[in-house]
Amino acid sequence: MMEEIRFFNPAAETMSADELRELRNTRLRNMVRHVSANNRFFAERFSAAGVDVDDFAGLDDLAKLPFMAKEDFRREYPLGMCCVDKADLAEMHMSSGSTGTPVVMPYTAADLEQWAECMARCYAMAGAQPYDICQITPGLGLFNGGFGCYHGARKYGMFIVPCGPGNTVRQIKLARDFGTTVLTGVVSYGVRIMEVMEQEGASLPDLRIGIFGAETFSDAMKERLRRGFGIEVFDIYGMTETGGIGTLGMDCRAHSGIHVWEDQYIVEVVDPDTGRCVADGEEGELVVTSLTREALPVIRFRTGDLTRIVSRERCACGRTHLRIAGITGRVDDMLIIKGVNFFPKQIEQSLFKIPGVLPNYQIIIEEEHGIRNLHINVEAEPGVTGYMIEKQLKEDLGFSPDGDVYAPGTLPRQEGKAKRVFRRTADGGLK
Ligand code: DLL
Repeated sequence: MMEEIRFFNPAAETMSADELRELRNTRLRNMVRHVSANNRFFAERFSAAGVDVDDFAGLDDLAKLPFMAKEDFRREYPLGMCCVDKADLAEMHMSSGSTGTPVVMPYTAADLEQWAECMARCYAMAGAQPYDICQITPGLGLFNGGFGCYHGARKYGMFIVPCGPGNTVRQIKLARDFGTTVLTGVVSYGVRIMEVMEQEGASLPDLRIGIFGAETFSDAMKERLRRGFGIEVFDIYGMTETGGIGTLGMDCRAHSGIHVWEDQYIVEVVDPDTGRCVADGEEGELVVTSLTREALPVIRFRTGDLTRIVSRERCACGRTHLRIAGITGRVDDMLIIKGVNFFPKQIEQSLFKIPGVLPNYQIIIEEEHGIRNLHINVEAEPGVTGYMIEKQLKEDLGFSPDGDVYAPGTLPRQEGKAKRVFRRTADGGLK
């Protein structure tokens, strides 16, 4: 029997802490020189922060570097922060986010290789093998999700079924006809496939591995996907600004945190208000520095995502790269209702404790005479009542939003990332 592959790049993934530190130190020094020599945005930012690039020591000087934020990408649209000649670009991806102003990420051929390497490591980490059949359901277009899965699967040598999202009945038929074993997707699209499978009475007996991300991903949701498909579920992380899906890593089969590819990126967790690093284990905003990208490497990029460092020790899987917790939410996602602070993920976790509640819900913020209230719409099987929702949330969050139960399949669905949080407008609509 062929030996199972567990690492795509064992030397890099299991490197000792000392080796890793030395490599990161050298790469960081080179990166600071690269961006300041090739783009005025970085040169000006460093000089304004008093950073002498020639004197920059590496990891010990990391905190001297100024932060970057999403606004910088928007202000410098389309290629203002690009550090290579346009002639050297090979591809681009873009996210528009909720404000509609695009964030553009250009790639050189080497950047595409780097992305493919990160994704190939994720596939191997999930237990996929080059003979596997990989169905890609995130959009293959400006969104980075589909192409990232594609570049990585090519590098790893799998047979690719490049569906993109939508046409779910055909999606399931293709998965059955071609014997899909690895399914990749945005979390809510995974849920959609599961729902349609149930309606159609279909099953996917060959499917073993589900790789999902891009959205709030509670443990309860992971459990639903695990049970619904009968597969092992992985939480994959990445974003347009760091080079896309999988660039920041994924959980391994020990499922004890997301391994960040530390030879490729430096992550820090900072207090969102002060920008100072918090202790390991404490929650804060993730800040990312690219160590190997060419076209547009981020330097101390404030991701807006909240997480904590789970462990820097070697994992049971053998990888030495540190682990962060699954993303709790975004700094600007926190809701404050009646003096209680919480994240949408906590509502999801609480709702799923009620048997019969289905994974499609809306969190609606209503404001009347300056008082904020919360309303939850959720799909559920017959027998689940609004009172049950109110009671469960009261128990978990300490206050009672109004709850309305909808029949399965009746709340609206989106093709890309699901919108979960809405505001009630003056005319009673949702925004
Ligand atoms: O969502 C990349 C991706 C695609 C990741 C498919 C996983 C699967 P963006 O559209 O730029 O890129 O959005 C990035 O999505 O800052 C997080 O807030 C959120 N996000 C991404 N992965 C996760 C995850 C893609 N596993 C933004 N859990 C990030 C929670 C996630 N949130």
